[in-house]
Amino acid sequence: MMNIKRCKFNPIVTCKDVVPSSRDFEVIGAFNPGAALYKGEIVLAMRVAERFKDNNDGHIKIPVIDGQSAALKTVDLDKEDDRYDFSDSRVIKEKDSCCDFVYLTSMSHVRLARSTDGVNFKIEDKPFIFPENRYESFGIEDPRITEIDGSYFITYSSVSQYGIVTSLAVTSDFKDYKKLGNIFETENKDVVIFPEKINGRYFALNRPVSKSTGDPVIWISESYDLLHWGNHRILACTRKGHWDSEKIGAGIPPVKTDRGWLELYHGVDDQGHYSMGALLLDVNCPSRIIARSEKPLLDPRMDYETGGFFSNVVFPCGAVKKHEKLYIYYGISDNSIGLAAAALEDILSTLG
Ligand code: MAN
Repeated sequence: MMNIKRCKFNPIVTCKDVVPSSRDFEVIGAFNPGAALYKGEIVLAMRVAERFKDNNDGHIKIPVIDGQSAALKTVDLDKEDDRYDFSDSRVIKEKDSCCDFVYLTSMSHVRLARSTDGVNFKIEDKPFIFPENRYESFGIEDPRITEIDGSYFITYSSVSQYGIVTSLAVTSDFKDYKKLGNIFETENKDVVIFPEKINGRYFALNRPVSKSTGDPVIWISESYDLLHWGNHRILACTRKGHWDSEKIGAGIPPVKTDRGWLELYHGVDDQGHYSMGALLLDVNCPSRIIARSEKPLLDPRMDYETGGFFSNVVFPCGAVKKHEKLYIYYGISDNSIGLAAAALEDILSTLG
């Protein structure tokens, strides 16, 4: 068994640490953070999920952004309304609809947190990126950060009535940012960009979802400018009977090692449990898999991981490499943030 150590202060960030973005909101999750090293500090771009505070009179009030004006609107649903299914804590379904959901129960934005020791984070009071357009009206989620030549590219899922797309933003100082548009259209999420060009092209892992047949699996795509992506190919599939049998998606942006690109990804098993494992990809040809975890490197087993808003989830989105050690920041059960650390060599030794 490999030596991956959870931080004894886990969860290192919880809802209680985060100031709501408005007086009417409460924070119900701070999770799935992208991570970067910036000027000697560790910066997390966290997904902060919020909902209206007064939700107790048999009604549920859902925050939604108007795609035209960017104003906050409220959708009010009666919990007795039997057209809807309220049983999933994350989403509201319409019983007669073939769609996965009609609304989310909360709205997410991206918030920054900074730390010098990697464990104690100072969380900004205000959102960094807030939903504002028609693709983002149900919220923006699961940011991942890739540094390329001093620019920090942030991919995130934009959720709306039109589905889930992946958008790109860039910052050079974690103060201001520029949105660069949608780089993968619906439905595609879990997009991580490699930190350098390989044979003259950028690469990204992504996770389209087919409506007709097949499990959600990891694809690899190429680009000359980070904005236009093509040559889409399947990289890795689900494995029946394994810990990653139902769906898989990229986790952290790939890390270059002397044996190849290390990708830590999430896999879902037939119990709906989310665990983390590794893929090792050819350094010159990242569409070629060299090795893959037989067993998860991290699975939900601590009390704080088996409970939570949507239980039994460990969901890595960012990692920072320091002195040949990888500090992995992962979302815990759509609720809080955990840290786990391992020597790169230890992780690689599990991969044959
Ligand atoms: C899934 C979960 C939720 C998320 C929605 C939309 O249901 O990952 O947390 O809000 O998808 O992306």
